[in-house]
Amino acid sequence: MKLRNLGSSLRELLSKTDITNDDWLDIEDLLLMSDVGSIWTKEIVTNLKKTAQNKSDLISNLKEQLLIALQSNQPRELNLTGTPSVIVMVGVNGVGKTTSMGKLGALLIKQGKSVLFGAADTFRAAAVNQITTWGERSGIEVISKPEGADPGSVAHDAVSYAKEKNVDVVMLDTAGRLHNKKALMDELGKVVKVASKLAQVTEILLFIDATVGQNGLTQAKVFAQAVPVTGVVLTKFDGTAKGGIVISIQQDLGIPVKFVGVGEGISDLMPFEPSWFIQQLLET
Ligand SMILES: Nc1nc2c(ncn2[C@@H]2O[C@H](COP(=O)(O)OP(=O)(O)OP(=O)(O)O)[C@@H](O)[C@H]2O)c(=O)[nH]1
Ligand SMILES: [Mg+2]
Repeated sequence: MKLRNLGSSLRELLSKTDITNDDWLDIEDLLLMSDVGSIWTKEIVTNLKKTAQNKSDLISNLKEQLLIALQSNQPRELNLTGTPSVIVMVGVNGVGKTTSMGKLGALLIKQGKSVLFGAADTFRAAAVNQITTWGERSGIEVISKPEGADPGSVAHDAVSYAKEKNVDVVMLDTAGRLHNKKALMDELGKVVKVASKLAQVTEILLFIDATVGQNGLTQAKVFAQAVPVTGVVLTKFDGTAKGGIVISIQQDLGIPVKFVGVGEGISDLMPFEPSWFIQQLLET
């Protein structure tokens, strides 16, 4: 079975008039492959089997169940109540933090906010260039320090400058880090602490690559232990039917998905909308 045909395979199986035991196993496999997780997959399949007995529409039933699984009592809108509001980007290497910060900055500018970028990824010199390029696209100023500088001091300078200039939102990029590297996770805690002393850190966004699979849940757990994560951004959801991991993250950790990345362009970041997400999951 091809992963890229996941949604269409599911729809095909669920449209059959006689679903065999083998078909049910395939349905289960497909849900597992989309990273819905074993607990939800079992529950969903049990429910689907009941629905099948009543000869009701299985595809609608699956959509309804996924919608329930994705419910969150936390707001998906960004909390921008600080003066300034500080938003910190966190996540493992290469998930799309810097790119998404560029996109999100552009979105906030469009909404009439003033934005400042803090390049608290001091690990690579290229990270500053990358965020500067994104800043230029939307006219956003960047506070940075030379490679190897303390990320906490960048956070300090950026937030202080934002306060001085009455900027609405400070966005802090951080270096990608593996969640099992304790010293690096502690460093993240420090960046948040420094910023919190000066202003309100209203959002800590955790970036999860849609293609990462079940490891996304492990990443979320460890990052959420290190810093109070307020939202998840699911990146690289373009061209994959995986991404079901956000269901487990929301259910297990109570962290809402706030945005979804669907490409490399400046407008390829959208507020997370559960019914759209499910549609995509089943269309691919
Ligand atoms: N297709 C696609 N590519 C994306 C998306 N978001 C980011 N990328 C690409 O993923 C790659 C890594 O993105 P970065 O923003 O540099 O990732 P990062 O998390 O900042 O990486 P580090 O700072 O090295 O940890 C780049 O080539 C981006 O263009 C997305 O939603 N879809
Ligand atoms: Mg980066």
